[in-house]
This record gives sequence, structure tokens and C-alpha cells, in this order.
Amino acid sequence: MSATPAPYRFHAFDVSYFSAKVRPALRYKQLWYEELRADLREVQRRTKLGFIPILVTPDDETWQDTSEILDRLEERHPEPPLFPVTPAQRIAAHLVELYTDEFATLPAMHYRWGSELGEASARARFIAMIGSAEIGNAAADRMAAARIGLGATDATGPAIEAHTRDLLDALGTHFQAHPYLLGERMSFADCALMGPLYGHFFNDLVSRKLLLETAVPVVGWIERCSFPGPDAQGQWLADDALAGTFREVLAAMGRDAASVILDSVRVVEAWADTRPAELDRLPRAVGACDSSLRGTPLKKVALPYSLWMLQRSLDAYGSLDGSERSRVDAAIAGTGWEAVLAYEPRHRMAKRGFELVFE
Ligand SMILES: N[C@@H](CCC(=O)N[C@@H](CS)C(=O)NCC(=O)O)C(=O)O
Repeated sequence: MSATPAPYRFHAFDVSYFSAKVRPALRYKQLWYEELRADLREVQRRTKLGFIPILVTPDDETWQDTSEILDRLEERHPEPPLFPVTPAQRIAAHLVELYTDEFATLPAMHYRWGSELGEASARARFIAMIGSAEIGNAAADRMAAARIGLGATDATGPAIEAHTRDLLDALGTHFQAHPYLLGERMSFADCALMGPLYGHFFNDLVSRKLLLETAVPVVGWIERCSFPGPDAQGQWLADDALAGTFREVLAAMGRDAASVILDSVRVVEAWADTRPAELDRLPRAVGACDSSLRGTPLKKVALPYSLWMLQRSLDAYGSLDGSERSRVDAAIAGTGWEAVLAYEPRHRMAKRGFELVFE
């Protein structure tokens, strides 16, 4: 266990997508931490935002935003590593994180809220967890409405389910041959994928049935990421290789998600072109984005945050030299992610404290 003078305090929920991204990292790095049912008043006081999870460090700093939490954990506790340093594995891991944070919320919200059984059981879990029918129902109502905002409607349901089947098939095939996405060691890509797959799929009735009936190797991977003991870790694949089966996973993600992510970012950039000069605070959403999934029209809110997430992958890619970039290009060729890495944003985002701003 990594020695700290006091524990990290992890404000989280078991059913929370983004909490499920951070938890495996804390365990993998053998950190001393306490997980608390998120105290939303405390979260608001510390961040002025309503997002969970947050991680409070032993020296009482507050970290918010799961991508930054993982970055900072890696900086403070580099061993064992979560971030590969070789180009193809590192960028592939970023693309998985981009997929999970910016697209996989669609299947996650669809399976949780998009059927009678899904919604009734999730609502019951919320009420039980919060201990109040009134507050639990209000939270469930908010989340059920958020599903529609993300584009997971009854009309897009069949395309979302087709995407999910392909993804689970690709993951199932990969995990029959390799314990983790990049080989025999967990990485931040596995953490990111635990968001949808543990936070929602494994927690929720409808999707858990789907996992157990059709994707048992994926359930095996969930178990490994939930208890990533140091003795169970080997190495990422040698020579910066991506397994062929992992390239199929990347393709199952990129084929459907890349265009939806880029469509959304284009709306954000168009809004930013003419944004009011004096903005007190950036709105969370800046309009609607018309995209499509497997030929089905998909309308979703466009979030400036999506540009910030895309920028993370692009910055990592842009920091490589020409020959490293060529290696990445060859590794991801045919996966659908090429257009994402070729995208050149006109605007740049930054964080001021916890607040997202245009630079
Ligand atoms: N980008 C944020 C997203 C966090 C997030 O959306 N968390 C959800 C729970 S899993 C939440 O707090 N939602 C409240 C809301 O959307 O208002 C992160 O990576 O930390």
C-alpha cells in the first residue's frame, strides 16, 4: 500500500458511472482510501458544482473530474503505472476514454432508463440508496430526462442496442485471450471502460442480464478490474503492440462514436465562433446537435465539455514526434478514429479551478 499520512476520501456512489472509473485506479494503486456515499452538500461546497465523484486528498485538496483525478493519481503515485508511455498504447487508451466519457453514456442511459423494467428497478435502487421516496424519485426523474438529452430515445434504442451487441462481442472475444485491454496489466483505458460497464451495466437489471447471458468474459474482466491485485498484473503487450482483438474493440467504438463526437464538437465550435464576449459562466450545454447512429437520426445536447475531452486525446497525439504519430496512425487505421485524430479545433478550452472556460 502506498504510504500517505491519512486516507484519500472518495465521494462516490456505487451506481455512478464516473465513480466506477476512479475506483479501480484507487485499488490498483493500493492507496489508502475511504469511500463515502457522496455528500452532495460537501461536493457543492468544495467545487461549486454538482458532479460526482470527487476525491479529497490526504492534505485536503479537492480533485474533481475523473480524467484529471486519474492524471493526478498517476503523478503522485506513479507505481504501478496506469498510463502507458508508448505512443500507440497511450493514444489508444485516450480514445477508449474519449469513447466512454463522450459516447458510452448513451448505451448506459438507454439500458438504465429506456425500458419499463429498467426504469422501475433503477428508480427503486435510487430510492433505497437515498432512503427517501421523494428525493429518490426526483433524482430518477432528472436522470430519465437526461437520457433523452443525450440522444438515447425510443427511436435510437435499436441502433444503441445494435452498437452495444457489437461492442460486447468484440470485448468478449478480446477478454478470452487477454485479461485487460492492453494486455496483462490494467491501464486507465480499463478504468474508463468500467464507467459504463460496472457503473451502469453491472449494476442495472436489464444490462446485467445481457452481460451474464451474452458476455461472460466481460464479466470476468469487470471482476478483475474490481480487484486488481498487484500479484494479478503482468505487462502491457511488448513493442507498443495492440492486440488484433483490441483493434476490433477500438473499431466497434470508433465506427459508431467518432462521428457523433465530432458532430457535437462542431456545434460547440460554431457556438464559440460567435459567443458573447462577456460570459459570466459558460453554459453547460450550447444547443442541440443533429447526428446519426447507424442511419437513425440522433439529436443530442452539445456540451463544451466534449471539446475539452477531445482536446485531451489531441494534445497527447500532438505531443508525439512524426515517426511516433505514424506508428499511431498505422495502429488505428481502419478503426474509425482517424477523423478524430485529424480534427483541428479552432477553439481551446481550459479549466479555471473546476470551471471550464475558453482560453
Ligand atoms: N466529466 C465529469 C462527469 C461527472 C458526472 O457527470 N457525474 C455524474 C454522476 S456519474 C453526475 O454527477 N451527474 C450529475 C449531473 O449531471 O448533474 C467527470 O469525469 O468527473
